[in-house]
Amino acid sequence: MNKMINLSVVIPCYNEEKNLKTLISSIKSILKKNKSIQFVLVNNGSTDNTKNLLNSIKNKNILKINIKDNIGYGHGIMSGVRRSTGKVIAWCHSDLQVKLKDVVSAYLSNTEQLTNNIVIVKGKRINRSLFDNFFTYLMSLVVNYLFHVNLSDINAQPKIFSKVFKKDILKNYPKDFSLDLFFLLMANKKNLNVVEHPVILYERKKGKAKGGGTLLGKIKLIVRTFNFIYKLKFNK
Ligand SMILES: Nc1nc2c(ncn2[C@@H]2O[C@H](COP(=O)(O)OP(=O)(O)OP(=O)(O)O)[C@@H](O)[C@H]2O)c(=O)[nH]1
Ligand SMILES: [Mg+2]
Repeated sequence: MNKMINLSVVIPCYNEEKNLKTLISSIKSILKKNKSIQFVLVNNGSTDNTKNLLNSIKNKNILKINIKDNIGYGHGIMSGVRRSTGKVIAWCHSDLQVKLKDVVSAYLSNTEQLTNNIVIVKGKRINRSLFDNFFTYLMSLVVNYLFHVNLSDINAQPKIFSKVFKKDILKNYPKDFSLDLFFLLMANKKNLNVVEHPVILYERKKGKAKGGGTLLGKIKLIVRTFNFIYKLKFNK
């Protein structure tokens, strides 16, 4: 593994066999231009062919991690974050809805402040429907009221941060989808500024949506988020 890694990009993959070919070719085209980036691909207990497809990749800038049984989204991401060696670390979904080149440009626009642990960078999804934006706004409103913070578009990808902040989030992180909220609350607690980088959110073209894109997904997301908020506020 290359020693001078400036940016590690963790990509958790859960049953994404249909998206991996495109994902890997975009990783390779980024690596052709930039050898100081590391990609950490996590097979998060997939039951399809994701594991074998990841195993077949041989590249010194691609680290592969295999989790046998799926425990949750947060667990998959943080297993990759733990093993990342970059000065700055990012995570981003593997469903190709956010382009990896946007992750790299979000990093390049804020390299110094990220490396010095002054800011965290998060995506801000542009071009979403009015309904999706309204739902996200309501979720943020409740979170902001309960935690006295000022967050927006909590689940937008990517999330980017320094290796110093990595140590803070490695303690007591949630193993499920609340990881993105936890991350932003921790950044607030550590007085890090939040830089929002605009990203285009593309439609999922292949594979099954498992997240907040559908109505059922949104309801599940609300239940999970409130569960997490309840634990955080009342079960300390
Ligand atoms: N659901 C789920 N996704 C995981 C897990 N681990 C990694 N992922 C990845 O996290 C991303 C979740 O994205 P999606 O399931 O598409 O959800 P979403 O982007 O919130 O919403 P839609 O795509 O619009 O439904 C995918 O790239 C998954 O492969 C996991 O344990 N559960
Ligand atoms: Mg998605």
